[in-house]
Formats: sequence, structure tokens, C-alpha cells
Amino acid sequence: MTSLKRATAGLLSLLCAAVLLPGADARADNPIVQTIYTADPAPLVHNGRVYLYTGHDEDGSTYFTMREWRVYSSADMANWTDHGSPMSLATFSWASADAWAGHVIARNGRFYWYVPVKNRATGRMAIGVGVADSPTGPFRDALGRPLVENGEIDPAAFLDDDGQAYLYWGNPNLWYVRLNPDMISFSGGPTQIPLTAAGFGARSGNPSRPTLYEEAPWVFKRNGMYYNVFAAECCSEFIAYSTAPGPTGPWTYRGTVMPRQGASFTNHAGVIDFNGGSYFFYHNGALPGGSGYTRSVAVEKFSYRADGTIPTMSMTTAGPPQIAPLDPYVRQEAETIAWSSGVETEVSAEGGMNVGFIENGDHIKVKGVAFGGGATSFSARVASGTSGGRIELRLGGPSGTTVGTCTVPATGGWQTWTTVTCPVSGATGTQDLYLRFAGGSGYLLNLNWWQFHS
Ligand code: FUB
Repeated sequence: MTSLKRATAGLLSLLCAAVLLPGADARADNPIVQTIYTADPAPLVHNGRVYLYTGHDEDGSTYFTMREWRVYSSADMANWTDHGSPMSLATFSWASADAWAGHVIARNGRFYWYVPVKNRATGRMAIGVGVADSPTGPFRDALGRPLVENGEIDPAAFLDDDGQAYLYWGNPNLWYVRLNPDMISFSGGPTQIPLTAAGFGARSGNPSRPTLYEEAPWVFKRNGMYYNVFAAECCSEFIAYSTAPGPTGPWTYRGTVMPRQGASFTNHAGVIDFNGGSYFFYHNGALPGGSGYTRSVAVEKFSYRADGTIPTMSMTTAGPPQIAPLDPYVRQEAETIAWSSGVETEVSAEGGMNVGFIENGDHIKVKGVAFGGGATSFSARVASGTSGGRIELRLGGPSGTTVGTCTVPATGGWQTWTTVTCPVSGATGTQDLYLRFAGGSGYLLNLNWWQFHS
């Protein structure tokens, strides 16, 4: 059992001790991921989904101990599907450590993931680029060497309307290069963006860092205005932004997007428009065991003001409203989760990911499930290397009304899969579905996918 799993299980016990107050679990759809610690969100909108690229803080980290990156996706901004880790330090044979904050951009049907890693040969931070044909990878090293290296971090790419792409990065400075159309080379050399008080706000008490700019630039264009949302001051960091009439400036400091909050001394922003709404991604230390080195990615919905300025936002546990209900009558991956307690995910022998390491009392919340006139049965793809357990189908909360119970037998192995089906009654309308797991001690079962039938 990982320390995070122990911590979330501990949180569940506390909730149980509070007799599972109505809504106790429903309060929280932030942070987005509960199965591991995630950091440095980089959202990408592609084909009607939001792909969320993150770093992975190892359990119990006391430094930025990060060895891989992770991908999640959502069509409704409430339920997120875990796509695992399609890129890691091992992808870059020349990298020795520090799988830190990256950014993915799509171009020409490919996906380019710019990441800072430590170059084994020089001992300095360098920017590598992974490339894939799918937003969920697998990603391979596009170059076999760094794209650019000057000891600084936090790359963010931006593709302007005229087809010119840029890569920004830097801590303590702020740099850019003009990327070539192949996205894996650039023209000219790295150029420094002047860090002036007018452009990035004045910092006091640190002569070597006279402006608020710290790290984590996120550059985008909206209604003709260029934005650079960045991590400001340290430590703790807050999120601030500047605007400019062009991609290289001149920048004007605009103020705070998110104040210092949330038990992590860093923060790191990603901003998108999706399905008519605007979303601000960030990280904090909100999960049990959370800290500046065990962080979690979260998201808020917001509206730009009429003049294009960004309002100041606070971290919430509620997260954004769900865009559309989830269809339970098509196969849903078990790792599509609004909130979970106690479970973990792993690579499945059947492809993709499955939920595993499930113990008695663990649960998965799936938000806003449209049962309509009523479900009559439930099927689940399951495996168990022990003697199995039960999947209780509950509505409204982990101790809500039970509308069905599926018994999972021993299957002879954790990746030896079978499909079980059980009757369902009373599941109508749109409800939050809780898959609650029950059985004896130890790990009970693995779950790959599920589907209701009407
Ligand atoms: O996650 C490692 C580093 O912490 C990132 O590169 C920075 O942006 C900060 O979030």
C-alpha cells in the first residue's frame, strides 16, 4: 500500500467516523486526481476533450522527486480518465533526473511534449521534446538530445495564428525561441524577454530578482491579446499575469490570478477555453499527506472580464460544474473517476489502465450519471488474484442507496479477466454513482471497465 493510499484510506475512516455526513464526499471534485500526487498541470483541448498533462510527485517526496509524466482526459470537466504514464525519464536516454513541468502542443496531427530534465552529461537542466501520434502517446524522444539547454526550466509552447510557434521557458530569466514548423528545431538563438517592473511587477527585498516573475510561463492569445500567466515570487508563489500586443511583448503586468493558497510553496498554471467556458488549472497540497513536494492538480472555471482581464480566483474543493452527464449505457473505463478513495490505477494487460489495489470500503465516485428511465443490469470486467469481493452500486454517496451488488469471484490472477453481471433496480434519473468495494481483508479485485444495461 502506498503512503498516499494509506492517507486517503485514513481520510475515509475519518469520514466514516463522522457517519458519512450527506455530501461529505460530494464536496470534493478537486483535486482532480486522488490516486497519486500530481503537479504542474498543462491542459490541451483536442477533439472535444481536455487532455491534462501533469508531473508525478513520488509518495513521500522531500524534494521535487519526479520520474515520469502522466496524462488524464475529460469531456465533462468532472470525470477524468487516467491514461497512465506515456513518457518518463527513460524516454530520454540523455536525462538523469527531474521530470519537471512540461507542456504539450498539437501540430500537423502530432503532439509535442516539451519537458525540463537534467542532462546527465552536463548536470544542467535542459529542455527535451517528446513526440507522439496520439494525445495519450506513447511519446518518443524526437531528437535524442536536448532541444535547448541553458540550465533553466518550465517550457511552454505557443502557436500563433500566423503559423509561427514559440517556446518560452525560464527560472530565473524568461527566454523564448522561434520554433520551426517541424516543432523540434528553432531559428535564431534563445532570446531573453526583459524582466522589467512594468512588464512583470516589482519584487522587493531581492535585488537579484527585481520582478515578480519566478517561473512557469503559460503563453496564449485570446481576442487579439497575448497573455503570459506565470508563477510569481517565491516562496510561496502566487499566480500572476501580464499581457502584450504581440507574442514577444512588450509585456504589461496585470496582477494576481490566484493568491498564495493551498499548502504548496509552488504553484503552476495552465489556462484553456473549452466548450464555451474558461478554465484555470493549478496545483496545491490538498490531498492527505500533501505538501510542496506532494502536490495535486486542481481546476476552477472562470469568466474573463469584458476588457479581457482575468479575475482573481481562489482554490476550491468543488471544482467546475459538469458540462454534460455521463452515459452509463456505453462501456466506461473504471479509471474514469470524479473522486476516489483508497484505490490506485495500473497498466492493464487488456490495454489502457485498470483500477486495482482495491480494499474493503474503498470507493470510486462517477459524477452525474444519466440513468434515464432506469437500468436493469450492470456488467463489469473484473479480475481477482485472491478470493474476490463485491461491487456495491450506490447512489448519492458511498453509503447511499444500494441499487445493485455484483459478486466478483476469484479469477486466478490480477490480470486474468472475466465479465460479471448483476441485476439493478432503482437507478433512474441523473445521479452520482458510487462503486463501493466490499469483502474481506487485503486486496479484493481489479476493475477494468463497467456498463449498465437498460
Ligand atoms: O515540479 C517541479 C517544479 O516545481 C516545476 O518545474 C516548477 O514550475 C515548480 O512547480
